[in-house]
Amino acid sequence: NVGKLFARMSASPNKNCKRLFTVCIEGNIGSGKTTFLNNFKANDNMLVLQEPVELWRDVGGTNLLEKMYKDPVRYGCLFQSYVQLTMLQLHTQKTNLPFKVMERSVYSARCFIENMKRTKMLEKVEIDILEQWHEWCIQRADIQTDLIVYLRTSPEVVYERMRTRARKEEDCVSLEYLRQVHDVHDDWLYNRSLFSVPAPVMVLDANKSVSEMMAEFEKCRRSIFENRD
Ligand code: TTP
Ligand code: MG
Repeated sequence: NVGKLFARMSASPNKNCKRLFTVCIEGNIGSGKTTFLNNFKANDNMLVLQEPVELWRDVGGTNLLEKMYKDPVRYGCLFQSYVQLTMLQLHTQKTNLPFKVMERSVYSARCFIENMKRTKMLEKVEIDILEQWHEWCIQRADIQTDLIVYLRTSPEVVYERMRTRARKEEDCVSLEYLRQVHDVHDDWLYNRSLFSVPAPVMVLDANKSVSEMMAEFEKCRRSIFENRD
């Protein structure tokens, strides 16, 4: 419950010595995470970490995202293992600022592993190893998260956005695939019937237009600040 969490934060005995407050922005491919996150850049007390996808497109000159979409059976496991590493690097990036806002997380990378499991894209041993890595990360690594913002969309809407955005690697991504990725996110953050949820979840209707989303963003920003200070 978001309210309870904020109550705990503001009950901190030393107001000048609060620990970092981390927010992860989650949602399907094309749900608007980068656009939403961009709005936070106006706040100079926030470290904004976005577009981890850029790291996956250039691994020492290799476009691993492209290889994964072209040959998921060969590259799916390698890709997911690199996603996990880069997400860990973002989680553990140090800052003296009081807030950190991230696009995605180690937690949501699990959604894609889950989907590869459901669709039997990878071998069982590959899934086993990715899941063991994931478990280790959430139990042992310093990836504490205070709030998840779930940009909830319909697969049809994100399909249109993805086509309009036309990221070249995503040429082959079907509506069916976006439905699968949506279902895993929804099972995790909305139905809460999948793996554990690490922080309170704020669900926003992200089918709205960019201008309508500004109001949602303002609500989100205000509640983060007001409830912490
Ligand atoms: P997203 O991480 O969803 O980023 P995005 O920029 O598409 O989202 P938004 O429009 O909301 O800003 O996906 C980036 C690409 O990486 C996408 O093609 C899906 C792929 N991907 C995986 O295949 N596995 C993963 O674990 C993750 C996190 C992404
Ligand atoms: Mg993005």
